Amino acid sequence: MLIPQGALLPALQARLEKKYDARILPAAAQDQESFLKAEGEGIEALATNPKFGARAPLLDALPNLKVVSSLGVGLDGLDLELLRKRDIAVGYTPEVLNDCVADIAFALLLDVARGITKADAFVRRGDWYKGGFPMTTRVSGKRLGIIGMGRIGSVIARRALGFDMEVRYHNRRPVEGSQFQYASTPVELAEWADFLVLASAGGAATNKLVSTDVLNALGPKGYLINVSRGSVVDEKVLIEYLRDARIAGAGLDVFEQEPGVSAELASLENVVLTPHVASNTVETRAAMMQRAEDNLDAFFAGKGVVSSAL
Ligand code: 8YV
Repeated sequence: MLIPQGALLPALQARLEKKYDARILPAAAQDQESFLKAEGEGIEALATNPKFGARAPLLDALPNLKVVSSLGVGLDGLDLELLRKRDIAVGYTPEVLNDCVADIAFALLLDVARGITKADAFVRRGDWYKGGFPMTTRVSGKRLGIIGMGRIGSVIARRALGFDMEVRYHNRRPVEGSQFQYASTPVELAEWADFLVLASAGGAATNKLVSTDVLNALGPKGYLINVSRGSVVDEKVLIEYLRDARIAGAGLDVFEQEPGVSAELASLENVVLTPHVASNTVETRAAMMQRAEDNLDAFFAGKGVVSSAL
């Protein structure tokens, strides 16, 4: 089994190393090449994560690969077409992270609208002695637009009902039986919404889906929340819109170049930034690790991966 250095959480890596004949792929590109020349043919399984993924050059160096297990739900780092063509099984960890990702979507939404992070700093600085904190924006009862009404989007919608929010969504196609109204384009949804939450998959189909037209439609009173992938937003354009107050604010857990966040974005007052932590709770990470391990165990027991991405 091949494990790229740093791709798994240490606890999972330790468990897999104990159970399987595991090799750690070195991080440096020049070391990888010689490593793969020596070891590539013997590798049957790859344990990876959405960011490191499983793409063509690596897959080409693993001619006998039978199974990939990815620690996460995002598939944008996996070359699914090639994996399918080579009949390689692909396991991932859907469902178990829905709740925590939805929670962070709401945490970002509440923070950017109500100013929690700013209010905390205000209290700590002793500014309260000088006067009250400025008024913020109401969340309850407002309009929430969700781009990507999949497993995570549906849980975000459920959370929103608890805040008496009206929910509409945009998806590649309407979700059959959904209680929520469908918007046929992201622009139509953004025009209607007070808060626009991105919960879609990353990858080519959603690349820079949110740019000038969607942000214009969201407008100076609208907020953008992103818990999907940085690639879904044209970040350069978003920064301009935030800087010029052409949208009200943004809550972002994901970025174009992680872990790099542009200094300009980080200098803006109307954003709340978190370092891709939506699924990062003890409970959810334990469940994700279990599923990633179960996928491998089930595959090698001849039962096929538990959660197949194909
Ligand atoms: C994790 C994620 O940060 O599941 C995903 O697609 O982006 C996150 O849950 C990551 O996968 C951890 O490996």
